[in-house]
Amino acid sequence: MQYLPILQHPDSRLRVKATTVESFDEKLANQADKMLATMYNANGIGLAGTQVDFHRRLIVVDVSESRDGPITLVNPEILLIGETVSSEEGCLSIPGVHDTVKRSDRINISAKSIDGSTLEMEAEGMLAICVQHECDHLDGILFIDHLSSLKRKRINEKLKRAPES
Ligand code: K1U
Ligand code: ZN
Repeated sequence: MQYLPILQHPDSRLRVKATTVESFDEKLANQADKMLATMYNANGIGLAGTQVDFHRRLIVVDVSESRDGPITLVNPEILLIGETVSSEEGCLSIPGVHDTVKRSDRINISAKSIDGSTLEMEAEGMLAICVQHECDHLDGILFIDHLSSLKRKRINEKLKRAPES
């Protein structure tokens, strides 16, 4: 399996808003397989199409410890139903940067499976956080956008000085 290159901040393609998937074909299934392989290879718990220069609304997630619980969501929509919690996030498109982000600890997800069937699920904890992070990517939003402008400025300055350190 060939891994997909992951776009790195500040690449402007990370700011593109992904469009709705209309065709549930073999090409889409292959793209999801490649994204899962790329996510596992990078030791990530999620990956959005946007991060691999695929600007359709497709995300993959696996928050299981055993790394055998892949979830593929097409055209995901989320409804925040939980309490706001602060948790540490990282991003495969911003290596070496971690910070605390406030998000809902419980969400309802409406999406399509890779075969186009309807999928409804409730998620909590790390899965809920990760799906929100990935859905942000589909809208061109990075987790650092949720930080104060001062923190973001410091992160961007650090990345300019020594990317990936
Ligand atoms: O979308 C991505 O860039 C993947 C990202 C997902 C994510 C991590 C943490 C919180 C929300 C979403 C990663 O997988 S970063 C690497 C990672 O495995 C990780 C980092 C911090 C906490 C847990 C996992
Ligand atoms: Zn990310």
